[in-house]
Amino acid sequence: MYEEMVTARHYEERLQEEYLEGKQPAFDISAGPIPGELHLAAGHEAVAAGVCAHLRDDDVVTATHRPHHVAIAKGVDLKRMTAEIFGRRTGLCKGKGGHMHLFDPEVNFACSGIIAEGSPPAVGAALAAKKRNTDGVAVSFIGEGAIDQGGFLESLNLAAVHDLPVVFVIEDNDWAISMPKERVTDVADGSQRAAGFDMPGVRIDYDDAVAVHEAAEEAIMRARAGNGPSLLEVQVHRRMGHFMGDAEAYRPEEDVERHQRLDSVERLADDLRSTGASDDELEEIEERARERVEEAIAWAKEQPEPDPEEAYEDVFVERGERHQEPAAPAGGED
Ligand SMILES: Cc1ncc(C[n+]2csc(CCOP(=O)(O)OP(=O)(O)O)c2C)c(N)n1
Ligand SMILES: [Mg+2]
Repeated sequence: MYEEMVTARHYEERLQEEYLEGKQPAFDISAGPIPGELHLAAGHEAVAAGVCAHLRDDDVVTATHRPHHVAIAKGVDLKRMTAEIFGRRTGLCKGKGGHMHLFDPEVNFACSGIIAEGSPPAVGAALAAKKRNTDGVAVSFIGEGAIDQGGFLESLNLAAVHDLPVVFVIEDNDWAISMPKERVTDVADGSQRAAGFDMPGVRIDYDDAVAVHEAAEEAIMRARAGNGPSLLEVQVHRRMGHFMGDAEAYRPEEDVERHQRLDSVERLADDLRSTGASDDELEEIEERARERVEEAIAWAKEQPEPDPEEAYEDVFVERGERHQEPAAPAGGED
């Protein structure tokens, strides 16, 4: 878990640097090696590592518009993921999806820029596992800002009614873009929603990877054993802006400081030291993580960009099809 968390943190810090290249002095979102929006998840690592530690490649995960830490913990190919973020042809989606649309069928990972979009597909995957009589499970990650979306609430209901092997995980970072949580919902503890659907709900008030690991184990084993869904909410920390380029004028300085002080990576390092890990061992893990990230970024940057013509490939309607006149109905003018 520590290695995955350190990899995810370093990855976000390196993407932050890469992203800013060419976008200054006036912020130009389309310039530089990473065009478009970029939502970084530094401060969210513990929830991904603690939950995904219990998952197999055949289990399904759907993540949010802030997906990198979850993708890394689920075992998504880091090189192809990075190529996707850099818009390259060898990326997971041939460079057409970008950082919010990473799909890796090898490890059954998907994410979306539409909030709460991942919950219904996760329920579908859980239904498929149940019908096929496997012990596969699905996990749907969503932000606390998405817990009032109809798709999420309907998913909770369907999962409960059909006893499906799915775990819903809320990443509560207190903010939905510039909107503080208390202005969106009167339910401070999102896991209380579980009671309305007669499923277990647990909230972890601090992003302790070990506490997440324990709670997730119970939820995932419950699902795997055929005992139905559950809901887990974990307090995480948004160490950076909502997206790159967010000046965060709406956010009090103390809030930023508090979110940066409560660092789950350092917390886990302290836990590991207190149970006997040496500084050298931790440094070795960190070095390995850094190397992996650098290798993925260097590889991605060498990859070819897609040809503009490729925009017309892998679409539902082939070029030209939509302009064809419908065939005249047989028999008669009307
Ligand atoms: C259905 C839908 N409505 C609005 C948006 C615009 N939007 C993008 S991120 C976001 C806030 C998400 O907050 P949260 O779910 O807490 O996730 P966080 O960004 O904090 O990780 C919104 C409203 C969207 N992407 N999809
Ligand atoms: Mg949020």
